[in-house]
Amino acid sequence: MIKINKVVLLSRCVLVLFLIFSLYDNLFIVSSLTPSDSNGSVYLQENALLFNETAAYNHIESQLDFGFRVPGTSDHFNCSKWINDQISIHVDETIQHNFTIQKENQSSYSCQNILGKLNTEKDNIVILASHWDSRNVAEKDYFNQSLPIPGANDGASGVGVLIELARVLKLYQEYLDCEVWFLFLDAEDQGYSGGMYGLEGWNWAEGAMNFTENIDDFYNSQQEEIECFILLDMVGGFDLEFIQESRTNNDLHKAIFGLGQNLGYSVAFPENPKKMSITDDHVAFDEIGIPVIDLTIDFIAGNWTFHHTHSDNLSNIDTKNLKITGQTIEAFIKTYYAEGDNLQWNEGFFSNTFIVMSVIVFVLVAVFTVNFLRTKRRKS
Ligand code: 1BN
Ligand code: ZN
Repeated sequence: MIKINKVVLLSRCVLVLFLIFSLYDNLFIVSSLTPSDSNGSVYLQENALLFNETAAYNHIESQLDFGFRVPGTSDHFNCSKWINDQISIHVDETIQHNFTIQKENQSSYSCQNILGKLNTEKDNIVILASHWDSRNVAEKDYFNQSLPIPGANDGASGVGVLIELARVLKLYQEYLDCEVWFLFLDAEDQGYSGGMYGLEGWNWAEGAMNFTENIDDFYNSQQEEIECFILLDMVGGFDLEFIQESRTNNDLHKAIFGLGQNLGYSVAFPENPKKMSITDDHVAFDEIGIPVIDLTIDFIAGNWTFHHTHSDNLSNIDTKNLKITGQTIEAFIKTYYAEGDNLQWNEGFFSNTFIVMSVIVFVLVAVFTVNFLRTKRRKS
């Protein structure tokens, strides 16, 4: 009789403690993400979000002013110099990763990934990335399919958001508990689609593959760790609705989509996003074991229908969606990488709740066993 009571008591204790800790975890995370002022605008702890969508839009315009950013052209070369100059304003160090691509019986193309590093004294690295080249053909257009596209959304939008994010995160540098890489990847958009190559024989995401093949040249893998890779690709069209790409890390997805929703952007970051598999720059980083997310849209059946057409131009960019993307990534960094704050997007295999619960269960079982043995000895 006594034995049964103790077992019941023990399991009830465990259950109550489990509920308390689960609630504590959820309340703690939600409350730290959703403070709002009397006008209802969302603030992240005391830090207002500073991302300026007009600046991001202007960066898109500047890139398009260079012309088509197709590898091998002077417009491409000039734009690479501009990206270098822009990112260098905000970061501690800028590195040019020059590489060449040569396919069978063809001339060699000079390409360049551009890496801006902010807060280099930290050993944990977050990569924010976008491709900066634009496609050499418009295979999905009805006209002039063999001519290059402006790539306002497909290419320039991600770059514009990243340069503005660099400005904003530089202002936050003294509170930043990670190193941020702003990575501008070349040669993403020249692969094969609709019966046409961008450049003959090229694969998608050649720049990302070249970068990951040589990634040890860019950091000290003995001492530093790359915690995640966040790709922005086509983030500036109207009706923005991000998909959940199949390689996306689940914790990273929950953290970023959760923040987007808390900021009021549930259309762009839906509760039940479309699930798709897309070949993009994140694939190369996933292949070397880095948790990735591809923030991109359904460019096959979604509402933004200008993918790989001449209409991927400034008139089909929606500045509001640059803000939605930029603010959400700013919020992600300020939430999970603020100095002195131990919020983690990646709970890993053992969550805090799991560890605390295990210790409690262990202690209770030990007490119960000792008690049980003592009672037994006294009886005998
Ligand atoms: C994604 C965005 N891609 C190019 N720009 C890769 C891709 C395009 C993959 C078409 C499959 C089809
Ligand atoms: Zn593309």
